Amino acid sequence: MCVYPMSLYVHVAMGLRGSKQPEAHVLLLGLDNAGKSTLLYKLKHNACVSTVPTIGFNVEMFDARKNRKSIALTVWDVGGQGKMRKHWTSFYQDAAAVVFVVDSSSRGRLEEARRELENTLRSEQLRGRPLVLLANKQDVNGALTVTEIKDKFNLNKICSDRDWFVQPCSASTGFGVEEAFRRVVQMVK
Ligand code: G3D
Ligand code: MG
Repeated sequence: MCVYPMSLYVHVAMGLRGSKQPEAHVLLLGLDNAGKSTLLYKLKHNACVSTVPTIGFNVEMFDARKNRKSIALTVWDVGGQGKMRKHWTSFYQDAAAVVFVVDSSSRGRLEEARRELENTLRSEQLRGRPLVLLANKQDVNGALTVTEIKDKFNLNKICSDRDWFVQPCSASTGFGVEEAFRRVVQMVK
């Protein structure tokens, strides 16, 4: 198990950058196998890397433009296995936005995903933070549609106090991935 104290996270982030450029931290959450790490590396390297279940976290930095200014996004991909989920809260402080990745092809785990998202959004530290829900694995035949996911997750109700958006995507093919990133950039305050 590799869960590091918060101070190390801060040093990692500062060590990677250390400039005065505005920064925002984005949390990539979701159940194990949802496609979080595949998505992170597709975004970073436009490559489909083979992943292993994330024990601990992966972190990458991205330069983006928002209102003609540059902004540095630090994206934290936190392991989604059951025993890792209790550590998600260690990442909530300073998170400017939550990206919650759902495996749209896994109908059997949808309720588990919904429950974890609801728990996450209940956190005081994440109050009012925007949510981008990624309906991933749209390349799989029979994947749930955005409308089905919105309904099953009751997003209108659980996101009544925050901006939110559901983006269909495939981390494997790249479909919708850049658009998702643009949405996140638009939505961070
Ligand atoms: P996680 O980081 O959320 O735990 P991973 O998930 O990124 O490790 O991905 C888990 C598995 O789902 C991987 O397959 C990965 O290739 C696959 N996957 C991720 N995104 C997509 C997608 O959009 N479409 C499809 N079809 N598969 C996807 P393996 O076989 O390596 O376990
Ligand atoms: Mg992972």
